[in-house]
Amino acid sequence: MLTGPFLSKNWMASTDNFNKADIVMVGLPYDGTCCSRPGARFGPADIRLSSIDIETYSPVFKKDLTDIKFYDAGELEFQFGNREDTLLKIEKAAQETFSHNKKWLGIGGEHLITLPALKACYKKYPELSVIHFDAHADLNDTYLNESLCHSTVIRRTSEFIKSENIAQIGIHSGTKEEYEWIEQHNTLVKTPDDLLKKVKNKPVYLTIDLDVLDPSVLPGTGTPEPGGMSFNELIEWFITMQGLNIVGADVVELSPHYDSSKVSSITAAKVIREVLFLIN
Ligand SMILES: [Mn+2]
Repeated sequence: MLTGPFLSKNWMASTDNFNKADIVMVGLPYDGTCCSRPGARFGPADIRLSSIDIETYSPVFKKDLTDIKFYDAGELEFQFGNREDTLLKIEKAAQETFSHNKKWLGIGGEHLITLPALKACYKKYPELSVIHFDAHADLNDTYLNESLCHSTVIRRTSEFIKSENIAQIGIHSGTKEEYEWIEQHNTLVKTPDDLLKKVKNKPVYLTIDLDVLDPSVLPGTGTPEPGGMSFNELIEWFITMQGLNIVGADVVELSPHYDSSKVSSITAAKVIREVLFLIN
């Protein structure tokens, strides 16, 4: 079993047997480095509630959640305001998950939660590659003098995973310096062929910032960025990624209170359902 403490665990159709599970879902309710519009800490709980509003069956993957074995561990509980403690707890939980040869599925939370999970994943899989869906490049070296925050997460990742093993998809916002970095390191992927060239035959960690979806699709997020993908475009990428060896994943940055219609939360739940089939 994982060492907690954990809060509620009630994602639809999850098994209550950790030992038999292939995938471990962990809620990571942290938004300590959000600058202007906090609230991603409420993401995991709202996604769980919203999961009951969608079907367990995916017409895309022609599978039902009851056909796969995933364990919802609930939410990690963090010491309020303590970033270092938060990152350590996430890394430890991810490490435990990988040590049991299970796949990690983190539910954010802000994007910084990806970094400790990636570190744990990289320890287990040194050949690891990363697929990063986001509106934003997240390649700042520092942001508001912080080197460890949601907007530096992929830059920090590039310090232990070679840039040739990082594939960024959907990026349409960044500073001049970030775009120069992308150009120099060739991390932006535009076609399915380019993606497969980069990551095929390697273990993959998939991180999805939900703001890669256009704000008209998902307004409930901390840093909405017009010009994003449609839901179906994201699913097309998932279809491309079928058959890849995805060993860990996360879905981050739902900030449910910015969308009182709750459509964003339901959309996030549906993305996660498809990710479950993709990584299974
Ligand atoms: Mn983003």
